[in-house]
Amino acid sequence: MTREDIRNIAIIAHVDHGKTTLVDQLLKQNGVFREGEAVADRVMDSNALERERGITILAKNTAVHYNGIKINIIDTPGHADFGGEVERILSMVDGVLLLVDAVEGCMPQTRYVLKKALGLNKKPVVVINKVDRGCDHEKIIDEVLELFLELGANDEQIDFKVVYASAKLGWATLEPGTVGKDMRPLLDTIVSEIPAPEGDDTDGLQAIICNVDYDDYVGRIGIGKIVRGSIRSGQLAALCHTDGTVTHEKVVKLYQFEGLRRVEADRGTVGDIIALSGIQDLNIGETICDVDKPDPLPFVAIDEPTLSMTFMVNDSPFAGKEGKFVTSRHLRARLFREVMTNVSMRVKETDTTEAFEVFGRGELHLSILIETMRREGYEFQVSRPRVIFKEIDGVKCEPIETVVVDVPDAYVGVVMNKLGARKGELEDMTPDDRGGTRLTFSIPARCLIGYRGEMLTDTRGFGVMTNVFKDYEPYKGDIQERSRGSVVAFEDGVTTAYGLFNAQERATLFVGPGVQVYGGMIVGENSREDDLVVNVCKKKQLTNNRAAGSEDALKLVTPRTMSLEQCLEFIADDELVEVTPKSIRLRKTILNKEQRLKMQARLKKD
Ligand SMILES: Nc1nc2c(ncn2[C@@H]2O[C@H](COP(=O)(O)OP(=O)(O)OP(=O)(O)O)[C@@H](O)[C@H]2O)c(=O)[nH]1
Ligand SMILES: [Mg+2]
Repeated sequence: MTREDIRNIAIIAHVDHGKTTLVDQLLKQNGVFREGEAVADRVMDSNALERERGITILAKNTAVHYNGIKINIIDTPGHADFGGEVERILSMVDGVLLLVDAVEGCMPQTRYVLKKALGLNKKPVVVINKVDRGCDHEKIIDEVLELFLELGANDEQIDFKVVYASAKLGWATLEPGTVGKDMRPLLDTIVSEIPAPEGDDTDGLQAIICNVDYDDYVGRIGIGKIVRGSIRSGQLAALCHTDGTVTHEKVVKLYQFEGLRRVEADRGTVGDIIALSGIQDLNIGETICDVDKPDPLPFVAIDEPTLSMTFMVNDSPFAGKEGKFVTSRHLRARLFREVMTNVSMRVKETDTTEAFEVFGRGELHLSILIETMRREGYEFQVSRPRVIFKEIDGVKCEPIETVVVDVPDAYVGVVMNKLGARKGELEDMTPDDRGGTRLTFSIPARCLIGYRGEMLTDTRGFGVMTNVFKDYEPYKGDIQERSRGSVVAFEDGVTTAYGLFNAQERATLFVGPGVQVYGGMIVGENSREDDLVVNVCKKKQLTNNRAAGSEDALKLVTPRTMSLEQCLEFIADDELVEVTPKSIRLRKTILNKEQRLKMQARLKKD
């Protein structure tokens, strides 16, 4: 049967092109919010980190009704590191809205998500968004068309419809250059262009689970689409696990999406996107079937992680003072729980029980996990991110990224030089209409680690950089590592103005006076290549005729505060970031100076 009363779509785009804002408008104009109700902007970005950072991290479902048709909508993250979220939810939909920012045009992640959608044979509708900021529609449509051709779209896909929209102002139009009234032209296009879901509703049940959520009251919730047959709340079902085993489970409750809520439903059938609770052992990629006909569906293979980091139990002198969950058992359980829902992340045990290897799709992918765990009360240490090498046909290969940097012309030189030194190869250079230039490089992922901060400094914050995984290519050779060493505290104690004052001439400090430190903790960046051990807790010898207050006269430079991402980019191979709910500290892995020097000497010899 064909479900003419349903359309299932995902909204995909590069980061910040306005996906979540568009969903806001669809919900608003659909009367999802009561008259006069105050609604936050980007209401779908519901978790705390999403709101703080203004980005979407997790894909989320919603639904609106239009002319008797239910449109299930999935908002997806645009940041490349969360591409795994997009890949797997595409299994739930029949078509996609590809949003393209009218001013920015097609960006690396536009290409990535479109490639995935076309590969899975999803019908696209192109939405040129932010046209309120101006739009050279011919140029942008050319650009989009070129991208479709390059990605090998079939005839039907190339015949895409275009809608022009201002998600922010709440209108869409089919005529470029005109201003619309509301979102109806977009909804009409969705209904006419996106195929209605089809399937056999009389055969045995097949529901594919594409997302997992958690609710304090009902526990684990699986979200997926019914591909065949139908499901009832309370029924017994066969759960086909990805390893081929089958277990029998009870579907305690069934839900459908309505606006921002999950509403209980008795039944769901072919084409419905449903949520279900009651099965605690439910994972992404599994199929739910009738007990007498277990028949698992294949699940899309998701791109492999490219970066790894060691997570370990905190063994610094301050261990256990600030966290709620500090043991290796806590750490292990939390990490293995993460990979059940975070599909593109992996965890591996190491030869010690104190440390785990965590694999992700990028620095942000891993740092969001670190930040989330820290807020939950975990305390642990992490190593510097490393790229994952692969042996392909006997050749050592490494992940290569495509990087796009938009910079004002004055900074083109410095960006080219720096990326060149990091083994970046310039692939394209085009002027934009805003007095800037767009530089496209292909560069080994490992050479990009730590560059973002440098780029922002070099371009005085005007540069905008995005990167996305391109491919594995043969190893490009060694590069020079960090050119500056660390300033290391000499002993345990509390920092003093006097001790810091002596250090600041030679270094940039990360701490001010009155901070508890331990020997081996990193308190700054040296201006030279080697590490500098400094007694930052040193007190000035008091003589009889000098008062203790004279320390106040020392002028200290404001210390540099480092975000978690900056810390991860800063550390070298023999250093760690110590993360607790209250603090983020940097340290040498070996705290004792003699032992550290001996180790360094040994490594040099090898
Ligand atoms: N001028 C203008 N700004 C817009 C429009 N749509 C979105 N924005 C702005 O663009 C920014 C990003 O919007 P989001 O909706 O968060 O973008 P997103 O695509 O969901 O971003 P990610 O989920 O992080 O990939 C916000 O500051 C919006 O206010 C538009 O039509 N016109
Ligand atoms: Mg968003």
